[in-house]
Amino acid sequence: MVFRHNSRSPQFRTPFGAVACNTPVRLSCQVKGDKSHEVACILRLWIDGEGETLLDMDRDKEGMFSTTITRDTPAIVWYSFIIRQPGGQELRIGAPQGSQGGEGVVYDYAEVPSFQLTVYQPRRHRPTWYENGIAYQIFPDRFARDTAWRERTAAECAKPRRGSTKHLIEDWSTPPTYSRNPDGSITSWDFYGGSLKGIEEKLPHLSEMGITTIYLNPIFEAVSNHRYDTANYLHIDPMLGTDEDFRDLCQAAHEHGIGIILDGVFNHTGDDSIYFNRYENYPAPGAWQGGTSPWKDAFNFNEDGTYECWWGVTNMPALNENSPAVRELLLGKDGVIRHWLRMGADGWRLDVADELTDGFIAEIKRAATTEKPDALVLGEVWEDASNKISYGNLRRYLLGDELDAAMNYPFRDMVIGFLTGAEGVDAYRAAEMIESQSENYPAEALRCSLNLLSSHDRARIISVLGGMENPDSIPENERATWRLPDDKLGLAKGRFWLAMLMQMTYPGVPCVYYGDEAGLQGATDPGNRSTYPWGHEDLDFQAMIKNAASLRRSMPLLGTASIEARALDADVLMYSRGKTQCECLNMLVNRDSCNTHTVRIPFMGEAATDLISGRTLCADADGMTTVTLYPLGSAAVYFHS
Ligand code: ARE
Repeated sequence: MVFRHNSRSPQFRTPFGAVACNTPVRLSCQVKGDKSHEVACILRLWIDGEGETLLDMDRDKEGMFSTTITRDTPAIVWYSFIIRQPGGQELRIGAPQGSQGGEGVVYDYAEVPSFQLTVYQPRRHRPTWYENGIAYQIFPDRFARDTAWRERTAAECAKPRRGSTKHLIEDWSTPPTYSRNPDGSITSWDFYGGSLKGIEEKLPHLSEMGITTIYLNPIFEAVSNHRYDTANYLHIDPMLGTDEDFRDLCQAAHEHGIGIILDGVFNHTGDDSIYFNRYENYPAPGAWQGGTSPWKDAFNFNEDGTYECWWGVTNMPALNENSPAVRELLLGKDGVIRHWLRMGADGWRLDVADELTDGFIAEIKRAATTEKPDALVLGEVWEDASNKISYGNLRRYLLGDELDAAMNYPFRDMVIGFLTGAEGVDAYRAAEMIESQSENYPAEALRCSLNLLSSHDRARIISVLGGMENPDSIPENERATWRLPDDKLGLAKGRFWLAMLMQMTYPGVPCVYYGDEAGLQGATDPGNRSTYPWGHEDLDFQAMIKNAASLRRSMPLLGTASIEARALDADVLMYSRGKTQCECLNMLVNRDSCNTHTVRIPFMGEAATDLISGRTLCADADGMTTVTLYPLGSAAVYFHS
């Protein structure tokens, strides 16, 4: 007998993908063969916190068993099928191993991988200013100085401080390194003096590239140069500028049609913060002193005097979400989240969203939208954010009342895997990765995903595309000077263009990491945090970004349309955006750097143009069209009426 379910085929599941609450979803399973009429089919549902439900399915004459389910509250619904055969033997139809969707697999045991059905509550408020745009990430100390940078930076470095010290780097082009104490702690934090005014002065540069959102790494007072160890959430780091500089930056950005997202590091503070005050740099007592400190319960201390911290990093003590003082500080009317939105910010990126509880994230979202209904709340999640399990809990990030979307690291993995072949990824696997994201994510969340290629936590994309392997294994102080050999730079450029095209034509918001447009290379921290090479840019990269960005801007459907992907062979990936009769964009990417691939794809609509070469394509007699892709070639075939 033959048993089938394919979660991506309308024959077996309608509608496709994630659905809003109260949408009826029809699930079907086909049983064919001699004794198929003697078989019973049961739909097994499993919902986190609710457990198992078994539903008998009705069979039609063709041997299709179907049933319709409708849910009025959001949940991740896991489902599989139980087939009872005449002799009493049971089989299961579940998802392929390691996947949550696609063509089902028949298993002869009970604990099988389930298919995922995401049922979400459409959000009441959407960050429409951010959707359809292009983002740019800035590591503030390293992007741009202003005229008063030296005075300001030097003054901060000279302040007497117990614990860590700060050190000014005069020469902007010095590659960043760390010097460490024997216990691994940083001897002194290096600062280059990038500032908010510096960013403001460069807004025209961003605007020209088509940027509409800036994502700023932390900007509040802190000891380190990355500032993830916040010392005071209500105070801009004096090295970066003043409150007024922040307001000016937001205002000027808005005048350029650019919104600002801040990094919200709410899981932990620095140990040298006004809240913890481990080194007694602040006169008022912090949690470390205990006693009368208002922050006494803001952190969790153990009996032996140690305290909870982020990933064992002791200079980042973890905040206690349940402490009334912490809740007021972050969520209150004049709390951090609302304060900075009032000052001009447009949204937050939540650092380590995994470590914040679902309830807390929902409260953050509520505080943000109370202040600004269209505020964006984006989470730092590295995996598929629709079915992430952290600390044994299935997270509800994208179900409607928490995140608008997540940083899209799976997108980065897909692009790098496909273009370089890393992790054995080929076009088939890349297509599967795309399909799976498109199936699992609510369309409105995918639309807000921050699609990145480089970040302050990952090696620079140019180095990776040119063949850098294991960036973390490169000695720390060689990470910023690491360069591709000349013969690999050409390959990196060829692949970079493809990566840009993919980034700019994928659903969600493309995000350029500062300096990628200038050709910066480097491994992980501190190699990914070099200064922007003003005056020494490799302009090829900027041209590629601008061209790909203008393709995106000229095609509104790229912001809104759904995506469908498939492999044409192991090296050629194709995905379609907006498959309708009137218009559709088909992206074709050939990752093969040696061979030309000639492929045939269905001709849709009435006319077709390749937007990259400008060529017109014609339909063959059999309704197909032929596309020639040179080594590392691409086509953006636009079908229209
Ligand atoms: C630095 C070094 C590290 C070193 C560490 C401890 O870069 O190599 O291990 O020191 O000595 C900030 C700074 C970092 C700094 C860190 C600690 O930017 O430079 O590290 O503070 O002082 C995981 C987390 C994810 C986190 C990444 C880095 O899940 O939340 O690790 N990212 C955020 C920020 C960081 C920031 C912090 C958190 C802390 O974006 O910049 O670090 O506030 C997999 C896993 C992920 C994992 C990822 C990377 O894919 O799925 O969970 O992310 O790998 O390891």
